[in-house]
Amino acid sequence: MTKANESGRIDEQSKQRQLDQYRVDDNGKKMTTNQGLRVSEDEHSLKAGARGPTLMEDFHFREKMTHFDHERIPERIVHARGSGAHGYFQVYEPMTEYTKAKFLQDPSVKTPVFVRYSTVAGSRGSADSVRDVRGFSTKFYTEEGNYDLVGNNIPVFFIQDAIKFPDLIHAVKPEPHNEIPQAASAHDTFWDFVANNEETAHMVMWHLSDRAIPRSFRMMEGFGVHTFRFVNEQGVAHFVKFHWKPVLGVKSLVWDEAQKIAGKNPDFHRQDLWEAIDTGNYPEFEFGVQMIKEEDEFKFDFDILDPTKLWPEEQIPVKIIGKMVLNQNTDNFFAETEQIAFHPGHVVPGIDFSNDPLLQGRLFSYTDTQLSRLGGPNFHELPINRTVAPVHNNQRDGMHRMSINPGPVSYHKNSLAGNSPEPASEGEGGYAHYQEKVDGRKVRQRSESFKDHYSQAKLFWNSMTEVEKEHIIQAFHFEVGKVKSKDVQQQIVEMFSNVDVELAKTIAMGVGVNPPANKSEVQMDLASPALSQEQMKVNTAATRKVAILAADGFNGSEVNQVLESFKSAGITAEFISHNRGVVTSSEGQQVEVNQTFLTADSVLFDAVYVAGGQESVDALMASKEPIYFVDEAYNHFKAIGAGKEGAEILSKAGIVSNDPASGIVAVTDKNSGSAFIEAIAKHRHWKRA
Ligand code: HDD
Repeated sequence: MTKANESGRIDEQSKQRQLDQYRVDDNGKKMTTNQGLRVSEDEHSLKAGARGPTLMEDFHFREKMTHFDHERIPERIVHARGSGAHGYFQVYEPMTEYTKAKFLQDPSVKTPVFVRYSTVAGSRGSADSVRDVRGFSTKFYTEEGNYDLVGNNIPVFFIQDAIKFPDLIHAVKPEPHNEIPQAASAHDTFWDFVANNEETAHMVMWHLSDRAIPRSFRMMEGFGVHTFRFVNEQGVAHFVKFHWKPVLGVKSLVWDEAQKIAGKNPDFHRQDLWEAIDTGNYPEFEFGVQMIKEEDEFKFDFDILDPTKLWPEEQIPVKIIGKMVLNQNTDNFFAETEQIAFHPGHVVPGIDFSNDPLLQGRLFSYTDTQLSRLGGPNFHELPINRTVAPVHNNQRDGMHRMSINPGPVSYHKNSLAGNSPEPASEGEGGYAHYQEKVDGRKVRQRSESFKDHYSQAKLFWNSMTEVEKEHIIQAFHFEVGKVKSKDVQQQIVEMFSNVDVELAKTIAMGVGVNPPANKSEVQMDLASPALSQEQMKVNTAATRKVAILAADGFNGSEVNQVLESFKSAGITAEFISHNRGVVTSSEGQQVEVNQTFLTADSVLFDAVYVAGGQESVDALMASKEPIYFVDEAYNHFKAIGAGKEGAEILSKAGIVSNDPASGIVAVTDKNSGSAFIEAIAKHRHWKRA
């Protein structure tokens, strides 16, 4: 282990160089015990005679078995299921005017980061594509120490005060008597919690929207949720909210598809992230900040400390200040993704907290949870958690201590060690808390300004396109429809009539309870287009995955042309046929079949292309799978392309063969090739609905 970086200079590889000291290459090496003793035999335990009992003195057996017996650690109490990657962050312009945080000053510096995406409710082995909030945590390894931005892909939260977090999580997790359902909010206790805690209204609208079923971790926004503070060198503060904006745009699955993916490939998002990085399609996110001057704290019709409220982007614009690129997969999932420990309280000078009562409670919970999850107070020494800045303090001992601190002095102040380590002044980089003046009685109360639970829920509803509204209604029907208690269902209808009476009536109809008794909804006529992912302008086909259905006798020149246009659009394609091996075109060209109709599935692709060539089409039509494949893509509103004879498969599935406005493209020449790419870039073709 080398000493920490005392020079203070950080570059993109700083963290990797540190991790290199812990990476072990077993390749071509002899097997040893953990004591370094070479092992001569690893298949038979030591016995008294070939058919006799195993001997206690078999230290190799005992060590191997003991380690195995203790290989599992407690999974995270929430966000247990996650996927992570390394990368770097670079600021576009110095942010000196607003913050003294060093990693936000110099555009030439690449600060190493590790990001972990997660679902909230499911266990470590649960499926990726479930309806849930996604965690979006970033650890910046800065020269001033680790800065953690522990956010979600939804900008608001279910509750306003951290004391209610255990209740929320108890309600959404599988019910304790029978541990059902896994990774799902569609059950009685969650909806009972919602109905009895009106502050959940806004977040529930987001949770039932398409945001909760992202197409990819690479295609979702990230939000710090809370209001934080930027503080500059002069001690001037701004309230700030943090945003991650995906360069590929915000895209979602549809619900039927999401449920099927959960079975067909539970690792859908994890694999998508892994493969994107592996193939050089590095996920990129722009970093944005919304800022409010301290003196403007009370100028809004919502309380900026309330975590169930967002700051409408039209009112307080997002200033894009930098970019993060994820360019390296992990070497070992457990050592990195599982052992990483985030904490919203890991801040650097220039970033400070606000009095948001949810944030304040989080500042306790995160270190506390790592103590049981990672087994003691030294988890900061695990390679993935280590800062690249130097660490000097008087903390000693504890489980699994790795640093060796020589000498007798481990206290402050002292004279025996010349009073070191010594606190740094602010000018030397010492963290100084923002000197907010606080004055109040000790009370267990919620501020009056936190009591409007419906205006922004309605703002969100007003901001949705018709398709997005329809999806929210369907989600209500599914989720509340799964609730067994009629009473809870009725309470939900009454509660959401405060948002929109018509919406509540529709929910009531779908789940078979009475229309709401309440006839007055909250007064809110505004909309915020920035909240609608359908209205976001980013449409690109880059990194999308297309299934090419082909059999022997496919039209080679046509397929080559399509592959060429895929390549220039950054699309990847897989050949699907009845059997693995190769398929041969009518011109004699052979291509490898990547998957069969048994191993692949329509839901795992963004679009489908049926290759032309009569022989190929006839062979494909000999079974119903290709027709089902195309039909599913159609039902999930995906782009479908077909070569000349490929149209026969489409018509067998009842699909009109050339309707570019609905994302069905006859791919017969170069022009139609680009029309197909455009259709893929649009992501979904709701016109079909
Ligand atoms: Fe939390 C994990 C995000 C409220 C207590 N939280 C955790 C993770 C994310 C969030 C992304 C996973 C970190 C990782 O990948 O390791 N949590 C949020 C957001 C919240 C929020 C955006 C609201 C704005 N959380 C919240 C509250 C509490 C916690 C109010 C408790 C007072 N969260 C935890 C935790 C976890 C955690 C129990 C479990 C594992 C961990 O911390 O490391 O401490």
